[in-house]
Amino acid sequence: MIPALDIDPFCTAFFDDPYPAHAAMRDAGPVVYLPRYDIHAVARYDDVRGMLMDWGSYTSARGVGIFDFAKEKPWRLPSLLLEADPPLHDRTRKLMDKVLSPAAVRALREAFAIAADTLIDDLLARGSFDAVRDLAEAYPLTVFPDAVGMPVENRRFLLPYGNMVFNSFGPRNSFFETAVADAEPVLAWVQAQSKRDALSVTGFGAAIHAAADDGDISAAEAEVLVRSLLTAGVDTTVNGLCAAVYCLARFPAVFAQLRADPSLARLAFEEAVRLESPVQTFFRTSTRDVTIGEETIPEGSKILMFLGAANRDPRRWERADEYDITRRNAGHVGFGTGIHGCVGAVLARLEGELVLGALARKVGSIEIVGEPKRRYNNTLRGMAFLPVRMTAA
Ligand code: PQP
Repeated sequence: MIPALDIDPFCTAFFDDPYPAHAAMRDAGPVVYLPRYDIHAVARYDDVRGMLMDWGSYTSARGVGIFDFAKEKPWRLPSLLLEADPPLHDRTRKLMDKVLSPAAVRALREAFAIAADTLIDDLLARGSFDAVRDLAEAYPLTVFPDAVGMPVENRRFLLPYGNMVFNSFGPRNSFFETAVADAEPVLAWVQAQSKRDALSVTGFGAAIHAAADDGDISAAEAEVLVRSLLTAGVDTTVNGLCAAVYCLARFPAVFAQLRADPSLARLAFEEAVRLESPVQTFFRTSTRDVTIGEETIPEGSKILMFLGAANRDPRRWERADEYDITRRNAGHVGFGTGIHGCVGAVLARLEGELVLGALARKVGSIEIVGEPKRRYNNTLRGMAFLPVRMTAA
């Protein structure tokens, strides 16, 4: 018997405090059934990881959201990366691996470091500010579109667009409906930004379009891949940076540790990604009758993977709920793993390292000075408002 749990993972109460429900799902068994949505779910580390690794049994090509592309027409052109299996996936992934290669990302380091130092200096001069808008959003909205090769106008339009896509992996609830309405005015703009002519001749966007010249992909596919970059590159790192600042503000002793050794910046970011898991969930669809633990689940089942619950599974992590920037957190699934493991992780980690490094070197204290507000999203975990005061070191 697969345990059935009366949990709604797409509602305000869950988003406000998902941890009791995460524990209930992990403790109920390797796989649970959520009748409210007629879906299965895995929340233990080993089972989430196992599912991420087994792309043959758990397809992404029927969508990584709750809707099954085999039963319903996708609301947008499916992603050639996120919503694809081998061999199609591997062809586009190979290209994106090249575009976002460690060498390509390393070349951005200098410019990204200057942007981080400048931002933190400006924020120190202000003293009090909203760490979501003024820090976590401001930084990726500068450096990422620069790296893609986008013009400077309207970059904030990327936020409602990403917010809509990440909401669309969940059910058609009010979060999704609101996000669609908010994004409607920017849809044409995002589409236009994916075109070759809209992008500078250097940058990730141009590199993708250049692959079309080589015949690796078609010109139309290049646009869909640039769309992937524009969708994936901002809201994710915004919530990653937000998670890190929120952790450092809540745990001053840890911030003191980081200040004492700024070379911990990279680990401090990684640990925030483990603990807060900005990308909380993704779905897979079973391609055959599959066995999880002792239980058999039929072909064509939607199965929700709780990355955030896996990253706090006490079966895997000691003091799982603690923000410990010196722990060995390698193996967390905040960036996924397997063939769909985050291709942008090198970029995200660079951004995290440089912003947290600047905080470590320049800032003496970070204090939360008002009521933080959570941002509700069917996939992403983050804040809408985080009022802080920073003092210089
Ligand atoms: C988490 C690709 C990747 C990145 C797309 C797409 C959308 C989102 C993400 C999720 N993503 N990190 O549209 O191809």
